Formats: sequence, structure tokens, C-alpha cells
Amino acid sequence: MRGCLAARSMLEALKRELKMIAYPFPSNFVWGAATASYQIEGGVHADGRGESVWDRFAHTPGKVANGDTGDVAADHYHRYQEDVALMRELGLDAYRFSIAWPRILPQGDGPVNEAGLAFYDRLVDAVLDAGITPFVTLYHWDLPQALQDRQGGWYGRDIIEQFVNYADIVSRRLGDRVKHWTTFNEPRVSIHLGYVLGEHAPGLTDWAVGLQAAHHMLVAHGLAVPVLRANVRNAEVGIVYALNPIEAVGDDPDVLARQRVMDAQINRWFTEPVLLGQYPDEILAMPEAAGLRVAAGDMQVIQTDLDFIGVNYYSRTLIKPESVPAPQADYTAMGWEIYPQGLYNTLVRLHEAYRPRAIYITENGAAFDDVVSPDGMVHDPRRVAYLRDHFHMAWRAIQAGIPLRGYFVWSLLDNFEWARGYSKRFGLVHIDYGTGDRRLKDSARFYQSVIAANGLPE
Ligand code: IFM
Repeated sequence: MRGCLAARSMLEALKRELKMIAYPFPSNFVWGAATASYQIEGGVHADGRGESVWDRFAHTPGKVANGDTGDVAADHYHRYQEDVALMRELGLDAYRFSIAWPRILPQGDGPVNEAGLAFYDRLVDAVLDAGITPFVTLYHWDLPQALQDRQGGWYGRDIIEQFVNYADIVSRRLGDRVKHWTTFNEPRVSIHLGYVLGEHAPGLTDWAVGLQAAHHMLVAHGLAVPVLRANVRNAEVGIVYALNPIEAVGDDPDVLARQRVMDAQINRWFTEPVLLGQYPDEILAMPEAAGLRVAAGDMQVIQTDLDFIGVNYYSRTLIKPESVPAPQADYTAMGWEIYPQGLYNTLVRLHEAYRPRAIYITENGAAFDDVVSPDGMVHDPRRVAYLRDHFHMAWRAIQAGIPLRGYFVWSLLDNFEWARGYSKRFGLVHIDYGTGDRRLKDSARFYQSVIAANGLPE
């Protein structure tokens, strides 16, 4: 490992000398890729795994594009060794993945499924053997269905104890080898889309229920953090937020008011409680918040001193009067505007508002309509350009003094893109869903060269 690092820094020095790296990154910068359990694993009935809310939702007609489900996905559960070999080939420093709660506790609580824990043992060992640092996310949306049936999932306060018990079991088992932990991936997205807009599992459409469920998720985060620290020596604990700048066009007072409320609901609903110990005023002013039950001491529990904040950045949202046309822009296959400057702005804002000790970009990437060319390759120049432009913004943020420590591309593999099913491909690695074959896209080769040089060419 040390020999490799010495060789890498010699190579970097040489390239800098030859002016081949215009934008060098700090030598300890962490380059990674990210995935999530339900999106890649498949093996939904393997080794005693219980049903998750996403199994139920995806099997409900009309909920997911083309009736796709995560039953097989990229079959990572059975092919993880091949995937770790690809990570090694790319030269990744770190791999971010999530644990499927229903593999560990098929009923959400109660008996522990040893075979489920054993899978993550094998995965962590394989990742470490490849010289890659594992970053574990405890919750990336696949709640055990049994808890949804019993208490309405995150709506019932029992979920707090159930989540902390799950976090305790997983961190006791993996904590000797995994040092980087995040409690929740994009808590706002999981509640907003799952409990308010009905587009994600469990498919509910009620703001009051969503606000209460969010509160329980926040308390669960606050109580899990000390458990992780107690179980893991030298733990680095964080949370991952999806941040999306809400920008107003013009100064119409209605537009500005909408911008403020939307910013609170999208960006500050979960950051301010954790980092400042209070809900945004705009959230508490919502009529649906009138019945929100907050127990004594909850807000103190929720406010946590974290080692890092994870930022998932994809795009911005523009608020404008209807009469104003949208500005000229490029869009990804998700219909999201390509706006690299927004990444820089987001990092600056996070740093200025909360001064976190460290920041990782825990997801950034893009879906495009990738095809395998007759030459057998996947040429994805738009993803290469997208990544290059966003890496450049990360470099600028570091120059501006922001404590940005690493960057995880979303995603390592093409995968199950939630309600969009397999129709949207985010991977550096192309998956043939008929055969399961893996194929590095041009963007994977580009990323490999950035990692090897630890910087960007001109
Ligand atoms: O695929 C998702 C991921 O699960 C969470 N962040 C955004 C990605 C792209 O939509």
C-alpha cells in the first residue's frame, strides 16, 4: 500500500513537472464510487432476506417504469467479487455501499439473520483485500416491510429503537474493519418522495405523516451516532444529504417566497435540526406541522457533532414566473439540468452555514442513454464531460479552503433507478441485464486516469 502511494506521488510530481495535470488534488484525497443495496444486489430471497418496502412497492403494478423490480438488479449479491475486481481496476481508494436492513433483521427487529451479516463480512473483506476503504451507509431506503405493516414504517415512534438496534448489530459486527459510517442516505428524499409525494416506497401522500416520520428518522440518527462511536474504535461518523440549490429568476416577491419555502423543504428540513438543533421556521409554519409530536429532549438528541457531512449533488432547481422562459441548458436523461457551478455553490453554502469538520461528495454523476457500440464499447462522452466539469468544481472548492476530503461517483454500476427502473443508467460500468455482463464505459477509463494522476488534465 505504502509502495503504491509513493509510486503515485512520484507519478503525480512528474506529471505536474511536465504540466500534464492542470488541477492537482491533495495527496490524501479520496476517490470513490457509490452504490446502494436495493439498487444493485438482487438476491431478494437469498439466505433468509426479508421483504423490504421496495420489494412490495416495485411489485405493485404501475409504481415503477416498465414493471421493473430489484429482484435481480445487477446481481451484485452473487457477483460482488467481480465488482470488487472492477473497483480495483479503476484504482478506487474507497467504496460507498449500503446495508440491506431486511438481510440482517428480516422482520425489522427480533431474530438476527446470520447469513445476511455474513454476506457483508465477505464484501467488506473483499473490499479491504483490494486495498479499498469501505464507507458504509446504514439506511438507503430499503426498510423491512414488516415495520411498515406494523406501525406505518417511520411514522411509528418504535422505529427509533428498532433502527438503533439495527445500527448496533451491524456496527458490532463490521466495526473492527469499517471505520466510515453514515446513518442515513438522503433522509429528505426518502421521506418526501415516499411519504409526501407517493413516488417512492411506501407510496404515501400526506405531509403530516411525512413530517412525523422525518422527526423519528432524525431522532434515530441522533441516537445511533453514539452507538456507532461506542462500537467502532476511531469511527468517522456522518450523514448524507441530497442538496439542490433552489435559484430564483428575477425578484418577483412571489417567486422569492416560493424559493424560501422550497429551500427549507428541500435543503434545510434535515440539515438544520442535525447541525443547528432546530427546524427551519418555514417547516414549523406549515399547517401540517401543527400536530407534529416532538418529545422533550428530542432536539438535543438530533443535534449531533459529526465527523463529516456527505453531499449528494446532481442539479439545481429554478423558480421563475411562468412568463419567463427557461434558460438554455443541457439536461441529462433524468431531465436534470447540467449545472456544475451548483456543486461549488452548494459546498460553499454548506461550509459557511455549518462549518462541518469535513465534507465528502458522496454522490455525483449522471444518467445518459448509453448503448453498446458495434466495437463492443460504451462511448459516453457526455458523462465524461459531466464528471470533468464537476471534478473541476470540487478542485475550486478545495482552493477556496473548503474541507472537501473525497468524491464518490454515482454510480459504480448501472442499477435500479427507483421509480424509473432500469430505464436510466448512471453507471461507470455498463450492465447487460440479460446476461449480467459488466463492461467499463469510456467514463470509467476517464475516471481511472483521473484517479491515477490524482488530478485533472487541462
Ligand atoms: O439513484 C439515486 C440514489 O439512490 C440516491 N441519490 C440519487 C441517485 C440518482 O437518482
